[in-house]
Amino acid sequence: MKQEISSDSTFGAGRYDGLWLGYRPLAASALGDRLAGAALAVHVAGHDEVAQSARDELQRGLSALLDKPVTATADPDGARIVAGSADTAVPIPGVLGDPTSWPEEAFAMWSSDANAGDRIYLVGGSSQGLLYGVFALLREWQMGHWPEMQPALHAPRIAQRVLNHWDNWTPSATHGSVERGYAGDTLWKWDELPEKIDSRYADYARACASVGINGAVLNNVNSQVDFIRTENLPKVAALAGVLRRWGMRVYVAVRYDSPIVLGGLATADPEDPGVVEWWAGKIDELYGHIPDCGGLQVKGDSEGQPGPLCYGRNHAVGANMLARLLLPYGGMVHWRTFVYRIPGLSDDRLKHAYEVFQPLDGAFDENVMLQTKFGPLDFQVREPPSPLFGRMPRSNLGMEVQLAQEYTGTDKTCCWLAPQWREVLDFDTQALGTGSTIARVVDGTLFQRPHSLIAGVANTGDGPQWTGHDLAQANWYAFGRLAWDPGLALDQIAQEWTRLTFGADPLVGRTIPDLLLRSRAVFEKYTSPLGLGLMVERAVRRMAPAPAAREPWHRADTHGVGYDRTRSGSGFVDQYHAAVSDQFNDLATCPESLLLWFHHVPYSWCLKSGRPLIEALCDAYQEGVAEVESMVAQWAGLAGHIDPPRHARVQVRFQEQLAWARIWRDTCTRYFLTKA
Ligand code: GCW
Repeated sequence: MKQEISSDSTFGAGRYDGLWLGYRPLAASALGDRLAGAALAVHVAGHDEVAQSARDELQRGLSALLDKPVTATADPDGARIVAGSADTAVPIPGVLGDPTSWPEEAFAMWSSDANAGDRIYLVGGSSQGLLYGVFALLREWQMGHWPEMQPALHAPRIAQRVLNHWDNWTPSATHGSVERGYAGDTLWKWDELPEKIDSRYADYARACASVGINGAVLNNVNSQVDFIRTENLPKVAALAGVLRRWGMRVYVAVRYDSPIVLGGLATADPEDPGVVEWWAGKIDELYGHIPDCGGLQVKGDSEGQPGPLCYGRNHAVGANMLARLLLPYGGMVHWRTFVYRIPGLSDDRLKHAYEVFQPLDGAFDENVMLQTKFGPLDFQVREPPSPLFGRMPRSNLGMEVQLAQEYTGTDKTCCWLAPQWREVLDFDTQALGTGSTIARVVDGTLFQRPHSLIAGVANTGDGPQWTGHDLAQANWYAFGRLAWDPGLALDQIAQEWTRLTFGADPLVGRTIPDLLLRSRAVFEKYTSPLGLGLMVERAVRRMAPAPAAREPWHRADTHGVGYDRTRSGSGFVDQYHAAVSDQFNDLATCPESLLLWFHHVPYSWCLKSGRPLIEALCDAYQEGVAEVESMVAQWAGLAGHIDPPRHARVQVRFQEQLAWARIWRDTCTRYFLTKA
């Protein structure tokens, strides 16, 4: 029996934004005509719920693009678009090999020539691959492309592509706030679940599936222990049921002392048999509700969260206990490496994660994933990449990035983070010689690891635009696209998002990608140029500059600025492989974008441009503001090309951004000039 999915997936009928899934009618064009001719009927084989989502999406998307209803037929011979998964009757060209041996998430599409009926074929390695193929086909059409006659296989490089929701579970079980969330409260209405399923859950999952995101940790890593109480698991299961139809698995963040708080035990020591038994029971219960649960996430011994160190055990012992219990269910442990200020560590916080975790390389079970922030500090606009990526060859290292703009201007700022993620992914750790990029560590190929993960701290909330700032939707989109293929060109991603979101207006298609592509560099210039690092106030909102309060970080004095992390300083450089550490260690070869992360530099030091440091710093702040001014003007120029409410909303945000940029420039230049 056909499940009614489309009815609960209509993007809120105006209640909230349709993201990049608006499927605007294609303008009159050769491609549109060809599509209209070819798309008399679609056939999508397969009966499971993911195949049904694929069928619904193709029908819904195509009908909208052609602005006329398209029918689905059970007869492949009567269809012009023929789709299915590996076990369907679609004739597969020999070059693709046996589809039953493809990765499950892979897909291929190709077209017959016009004389042979102008058909399009789409085959997935499973229903999930088929679903991704449908979204890819709809995207290609909107980008003005027709599938090639030569089929190619598309498969994701990273297996677990997961959003992390720092969504709080409130004791009253109403829907709660989002930690570092700037887009409203949590999407998950725990007070209504499991009875009432908000239509937004399916739309969320559709949006994720459309860019290949296949998992979500539903709750905050600063976990509330109540989340996994027996009476709450049906709520989690109901949400998992919606996400499952779109190929997404849910993961659950747990507090390490749950056996004490929920189980009434005296300890949460991972080597205590009673503790192991308690977790065994809880995990069994969880999988009873959610048989395909992705696993558990743990923030241990960090920022007030308890962990194995509290009970005298190291992180490997702590993680492996859970991993062994999860193994029979196929579950993973996503164990975070975000730890610092543990007694006995060195003074430089950047060294801490390495000091705790690197000695444990090889000690973690196969189904433990060490989830590591991209940089050694905490999601700054620019950081050197975490040295752990190159130094744990016998562990699964997953990378964590932050879509939520905690340190990158919150919802007041256009800051497209894909360039940052790309830089980190492209960074060469030199672990096994040249070409040992972080992308190859994260996708598991460099060290031949069995599992791979990229995690993004979500920027979603229940506000009407999903992500606060309309343009921040592009961070969600880009995360999925880069997670699928870390090598994808940034301008392609920016153009796709713009076209799918705003349609085919040429001015919009030039302007918005340009704004996105330079936005991160602009934010960096007027907040922390030359690798200054952490400059933002400590307050929850994290908007204002606080150069004086952040002196322990950037170490400005009357002679110079920057944190000496060279061999004669904190020694942080030596956590990298020699080729990298030598480069960072030398003031002459250290990239200028990272200069002050590694060196205490005299204000009179001449940069490559020939300018002394103090001048370059002040110029950067000036230039940053000038660039925001030009962004404001560029956006203003789109009036009449974008729907007026959205244009006005973003205009207001750009004005706010400009006001903040001026505050940053004035505060920081005054501060540095006074110091110097
Ligand atoms: O950057 C810090 C944030 C905390 C966050 C922590 C973490 C969820 O300010 O809000 O806690 O990182 O990543 O665990």
